[in-house]
Amino acid sequence: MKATALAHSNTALIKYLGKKDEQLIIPMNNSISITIDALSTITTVEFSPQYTEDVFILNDKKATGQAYQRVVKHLDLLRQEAQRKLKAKVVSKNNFPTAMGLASSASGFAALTVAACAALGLKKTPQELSMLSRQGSGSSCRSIFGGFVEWVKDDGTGKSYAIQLADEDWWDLRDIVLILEEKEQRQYSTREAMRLSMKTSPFFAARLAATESNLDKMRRAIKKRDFTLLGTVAEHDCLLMHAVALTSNPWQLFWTSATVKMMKLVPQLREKGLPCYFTIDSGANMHLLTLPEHQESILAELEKHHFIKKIVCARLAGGATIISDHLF
Ligand code: 2P0
Repeated sequence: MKATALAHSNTALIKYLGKKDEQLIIPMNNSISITIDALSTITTVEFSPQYTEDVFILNDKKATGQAYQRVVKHLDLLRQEAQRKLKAKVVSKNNFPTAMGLASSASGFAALTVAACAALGLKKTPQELSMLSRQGSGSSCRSIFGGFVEWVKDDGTGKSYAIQLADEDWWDLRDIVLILEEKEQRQYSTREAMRLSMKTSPFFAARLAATESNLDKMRRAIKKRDFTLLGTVAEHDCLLMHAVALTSNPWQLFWTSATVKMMKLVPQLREKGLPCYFTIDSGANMHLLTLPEHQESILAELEKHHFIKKIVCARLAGGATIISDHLF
């Protein structure tokens, strides 16, 4: 009853913002992401009578508190599916320091779901895995699939899961991940920040109303491989999300001065003939989207700016998979 899975993180082009159901993690709007190889998680799960309690070791450290409780809650859900009561040992490693402030819950919960289901002998389709993973952390349901992915809020029968719009070979997009701050600077957890945004910002409804049209544009951009449309819409939706966060009560600003400097630089790069667009999640770091033929020139420009602490070049990745090398 032991299995290991590899899952990649994803970058939202149309953001997930607000929950219709906080317990089941049903989102207020569909979201679209790309699964990227920059940050991945490998997780080994073993269920055994030898364990008297669940143990979760993340990046060589025994997890406690909220991080531990979220994993136990997810294991409980999967145990219930399998009608088993055995406790588990979970060992998980990110290929990228967690302290860098980049979301790791997406790759983390996708890897945990796939590994634990396999260890429990649960035969699940990717769609079913996506529904289970969603209940651990919303955005993780998109990391079950590779390439271009849409998380459907409700398929018409009340089910919410991700679907693949196009695989990782459809279009060689590049995501240059710019580490601008190496430490988490958040006042609230992503979950709490999202709740505050939805409950208190007068702009939440306006952003939601704009989302259907932006989703349509994004699907069209992917289908036609229209980079200008994809980038313009991703940048706009990112700014809508941050406008909602800024106007919530208490207000939330995720950017630092380095983020703002970088935001101002992006249109200048475009003016120099280097097509690139930014998106930012609930943190200070930035994803710079571009095409392979412009990547080197963009990197040469970025090198001139010493406020950028680290650069990680990502390509599109495949979905979450079982691998044979266990972590213990
Ligand atoms: C996204 N984010 O679409 C958005 C954009 C952050 C900004 O999904 O509460 O960690 O576990 O469902 O998945 C991060 O939220 O939240 C996120 P929960 P999650 O990627």
